[in-house]
Order: sequence, then structure tokens, then C-alpha cells
Amino acid sequence: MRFYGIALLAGAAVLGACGGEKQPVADTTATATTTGAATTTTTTTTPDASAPAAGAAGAVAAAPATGTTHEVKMIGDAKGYRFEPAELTIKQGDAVKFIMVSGGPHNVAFLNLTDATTKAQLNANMPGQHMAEDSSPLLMQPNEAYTISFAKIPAGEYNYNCTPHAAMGMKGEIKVQ
Ligand SMILES: [Cu+2]
Repeated sequence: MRFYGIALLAGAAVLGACGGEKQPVADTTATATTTGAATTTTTTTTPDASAPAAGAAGAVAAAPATGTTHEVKMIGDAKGYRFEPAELTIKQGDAVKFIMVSGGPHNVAFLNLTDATTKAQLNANMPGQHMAEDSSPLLMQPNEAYTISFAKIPAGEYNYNCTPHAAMGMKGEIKVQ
């Protein structure tokens, strides 16, 4: 399982690197709604890992959390791969602390960030070097934690998964009120 996950990640990294080249991306998404499809030009290819996620390219500053910090465990064991709790309701301004418990590496990769402003803010609120756009770094060791602020993130439902274990159903949802 572990090696499978790493192989997947390596693949994702390669894909990401290719996407970073300056070929014009012909967006041929079959969906009829082309609204906002062109707004994904905010490449998160921050080559400098030490740069704070806040602002190199984007001009969007990280918004620190002002409310409660909720905890979500990242687990992979005999019962399967999962986030606990998989569904969480929070308030805008709260933070979610993801804690690596077992079966890593795990990450948090948001799936449905269709609004460009929200996408930019949430990425700014995700510290450290992203392994891909909308994605946290990988957490490898037990008790490693990664906290995401939901300050300035509008109310809504935010679905995410773990990239290495997406195929195993490791996914969750954060509902911001
Ligand atoms: Cu995982």
C-alpha cells in the first residue's frame, strides 16, 4: 500500500511539473459551463520552499484563524484509510488541524474549489510548500500535524481527499457555516 501511494505521488509530481511549463493549456473540458475555466492561471509552482505561502505570485495574504481549532485524524489501518471525523462543520474563521495517526503518507487535497477567489484564499491559508495546487504537503510521521485556517473562506461545503489514498476512499468534507 505504501509503495503504491508513493508511486502515485511521483506520478502526480511529474504531471505537475509538466503542467508548469508554458504550453498554452487548451481547456477542452467537455462541460458546457465555461465560466471561470480560464481563471486557473495561479500556478502554485513556488520553487522556493522557504517562501511563506502568503504571497509570492498571488497577492493573497494568508488569513490567520480567529476561532476554534478542530482536529481531524488521518488514519490508515486494518479498517481502511480514513479521515476522522470525515464530516466536520465549522465556522468561518475556525481552523482545522489534520493529525497524522497511522498509515501515511497522507495529505489534504481540496477537490471542488471552483470559485477563484476562494481557491486563492484557501491556498494562501495552507502553509508550506504545496505538493500541488489546493493540496497540503504530505504528512509522513505519526503526530505530524498540518493546520489550515478557514478565515475569509466563505460558507459552503469543501470536499477533499488524500491524494495517495484517494482510490481507497480516503476523503472528507468540511462544511463552513
Ligand atoms: Cu492517506
